[in-house]
Amino acid sequence: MKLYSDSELNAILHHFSITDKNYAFAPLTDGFINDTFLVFDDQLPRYILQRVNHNVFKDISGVMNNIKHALTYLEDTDYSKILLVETKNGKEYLELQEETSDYWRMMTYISDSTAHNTTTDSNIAFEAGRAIGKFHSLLQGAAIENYVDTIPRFHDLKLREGQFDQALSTVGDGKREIAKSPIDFAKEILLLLEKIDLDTLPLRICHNDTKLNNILFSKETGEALCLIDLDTLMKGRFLYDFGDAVRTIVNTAPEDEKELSKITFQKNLFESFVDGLAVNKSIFSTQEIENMAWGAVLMPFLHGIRALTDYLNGNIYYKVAYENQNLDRSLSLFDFTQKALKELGYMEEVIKAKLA
Ligand code: GN1
Ligand code: MG
Repeated sequence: MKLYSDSELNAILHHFSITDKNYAFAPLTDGFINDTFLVFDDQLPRYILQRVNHNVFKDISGVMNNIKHALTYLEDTDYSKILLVETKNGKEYLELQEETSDYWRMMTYISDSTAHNTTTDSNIAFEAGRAIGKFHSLLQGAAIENYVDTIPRFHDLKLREGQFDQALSTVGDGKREIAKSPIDFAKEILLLLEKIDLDTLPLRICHNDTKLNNILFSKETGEALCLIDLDTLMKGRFLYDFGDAVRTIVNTAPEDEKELSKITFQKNLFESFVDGLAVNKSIFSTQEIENMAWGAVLMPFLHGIRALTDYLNGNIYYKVAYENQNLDRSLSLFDFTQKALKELGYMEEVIKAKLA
């Protein structure tokens, strides 16, 4: 991540419609794509400032259109509202013309909130399920045609397979040998997952990145407050959001865990998560309930093959903290894929019992 001085960041804030003064900043380093800063006023966190990665999000105005539209629905007594801070020109984002265009946006920070990268607490798993169900129930009424496909085919297995094949066709023998086992695994699972028929499932406005640390919790009550990181909000199938949540809640290890024995499928966390979804169970169709468990296999696999592809390509998409992080992520995500696949029948039963 590029380093910014406080005065550079204050110069950016100057373009937004907030009081002009000197703010302090803390970088948030968990994301793989954007550069994110917490903005402090009198030592209190007040805003989130982000530089949007234009390489990944080619259509920034589409991204901001989707967020702005969805935010009008995402508010209730048990769902905290996030506000976008406009620029002084009344726009949702700032475009700075430097050597290349640089895009920045700001939103309010929800006070006394926190996020968890992983959990062993079944109450957190329940609350996460409740918040995701609530998010979908609030967006039920949203008009799908108003949303732009900002990353076309984001969770499309065929697209990811093509990118993987392309990377394999150009990679050197050294890397191909190092990554032999995840490459073989990917080929095997691709054949299996091809059979899932997503076309019969309803299209919804999905979050498309519902990992646990994209859910805010109240520090005081432990309740889930809302979902954050709405960049990938676009049309999708509910099982994408289901799968991303399961892969990060039911597995108590981080997604780049190197010791595969630490990667777990915790049934108590899975059941609590589905109990949380059940609070809003009226939104789910029969086909969604019948196919949902596959999401918990598909999503870790999709992220795994994307990470593996990026490793083969030389880390051109994700920000990496060290050279082989993408390889480690693929191994860990594939390990969870395998563990989830073993529990497919169990997941189907739990989902049916709690959501049907
Ligand atoms: C990326 O940067 P972050 O963590 O919000 C990625 C997601 C992955 C995630 C972690 C646009 O999101 O799909 O779930 O890394 N976002 C994009 O694997 O590619
Ligand atoms: Mg994201």
